[in-house]
Amino acid sequence: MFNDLSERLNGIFRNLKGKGKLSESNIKDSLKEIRMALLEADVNFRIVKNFIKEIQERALGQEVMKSLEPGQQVVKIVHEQLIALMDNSDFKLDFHNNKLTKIMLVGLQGSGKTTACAKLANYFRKKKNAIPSLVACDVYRPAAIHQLEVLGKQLNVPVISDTNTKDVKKIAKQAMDWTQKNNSSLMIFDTAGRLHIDQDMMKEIKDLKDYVKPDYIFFVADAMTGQDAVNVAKEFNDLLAFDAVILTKLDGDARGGAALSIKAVTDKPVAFVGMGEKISDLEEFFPDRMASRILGMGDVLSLIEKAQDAFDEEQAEKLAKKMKKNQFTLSDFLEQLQSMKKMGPLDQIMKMIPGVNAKMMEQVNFDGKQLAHIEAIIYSMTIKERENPKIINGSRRIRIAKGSGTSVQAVNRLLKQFEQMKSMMKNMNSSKFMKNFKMPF
Ligand SMILES: Nc1nc2c(ncn2[C@@H]2O[C@H](COP(=O)(O)OP(=O)(O)O)[C@@H](O)[C@H]2O)c(=O)[nH]1
Ligand SMILES: [Mg+2]
Repeated sequence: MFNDLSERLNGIFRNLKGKGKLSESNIKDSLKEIRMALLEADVNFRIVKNFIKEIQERALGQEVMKSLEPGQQVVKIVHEQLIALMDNSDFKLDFHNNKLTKIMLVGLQGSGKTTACAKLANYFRKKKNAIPSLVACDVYRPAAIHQLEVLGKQLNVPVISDTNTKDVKKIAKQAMDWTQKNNSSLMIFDTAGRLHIDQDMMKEIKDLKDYVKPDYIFFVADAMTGQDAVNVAKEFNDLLAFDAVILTKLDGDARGGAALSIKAVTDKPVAFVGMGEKISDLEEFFPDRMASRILGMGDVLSLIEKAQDAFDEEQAEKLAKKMKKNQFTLSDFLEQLQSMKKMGPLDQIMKMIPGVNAKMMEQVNFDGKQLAHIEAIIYSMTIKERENPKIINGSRRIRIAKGSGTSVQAVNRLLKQFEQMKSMMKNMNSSKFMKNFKMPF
């Protein structure tokens, strides 16, 4: 996500930070480069103009010129202005399980509405104990209803649909009648989208809105389509006055234009982002974290949340106790690796770590292969060996190397690193631990 923009900005800042004292022309040159980088990332040109103007005012003022580390100071200003650009602090989704909340999703075809319906149902059930139901109001393509039904089944969430009518209000009525009789605290309405804005479609959605009176309308935008998404958002907003945006496909190589312009153009914030095709790939949107990611400062908070989601709390507690007593074994280690895998592809996780940039990723070549080797080695050990690696002598090492399709060197390396890790864990309570902690791959 936003790799090019991130790299460009980092290059500019590296240059600035290397300079020590900054002259007015240094700053102006850098601002020109930032301007180009943003335009190339497909950010709306009016937004870019304004953004640069604001940074220039601050950067050429006392704030930077007189500071001890002017380069650092410019980065700080850009960071703050990026956060302001994506600000969503005004938006709050008020959900309580004791009353019904209706959400309607709108947007062009292929933007990710139907997927987002399922993602939201899953999200609110997990985070707020919501009892969701899905309503299939995309009546033009039979495949669309089927798609929602498949997702509903996967989640075990009821889907209200009617393949015998093209009248979406009729379906909405059936759904609302159903909700009266059944227990549901969250209704999510999927709607039809066309490839382009189309008067008939807009009228149908407007009528449906007036009929359903949703508590929230989310505009679903495909981040890969950049400024097009922003222009379409504006038209939808003029007609429907939606509440917030769900920006999808941020896991791809979107350039950043949509994420950085949509708020300033429509005055509606991004509330959620889609980070993949899976139902669990929905995240709340935090402008400060996004700004940090763009500036290559990493995204530690999202990383921690992901870890918390993936690690079962009970398991984590058990592990902590074992570590304290120095009883951490290779079996525990294997369990940990598997939890890590649940967090998602390793390269995505790595990107959230501050200081890890695209170059480093390339050098390290995190394709998960190393992880697979480590797993294979541990799987080739007997339970006894995993619990007590000291018994792994030369001949056992040869057997394990053969069994795992690796080499004796690889087995040796893992065992050595594991011992190092264990001895570090002993000092868990000292602050040095965190500084020294390195995963052994
Ligand atoms: N990579 C990625 N793909 C997504 C995301 N959201 C949706 N998709 C995919 O985009 C395509 C269109 O999604 P769909 O929900 O059917 O869009 P709709 O026409 O607006 O209902 C599907 O293939 C989805 O799997 C996302 O956040 N990331
Ligand atoms: Mg759909």
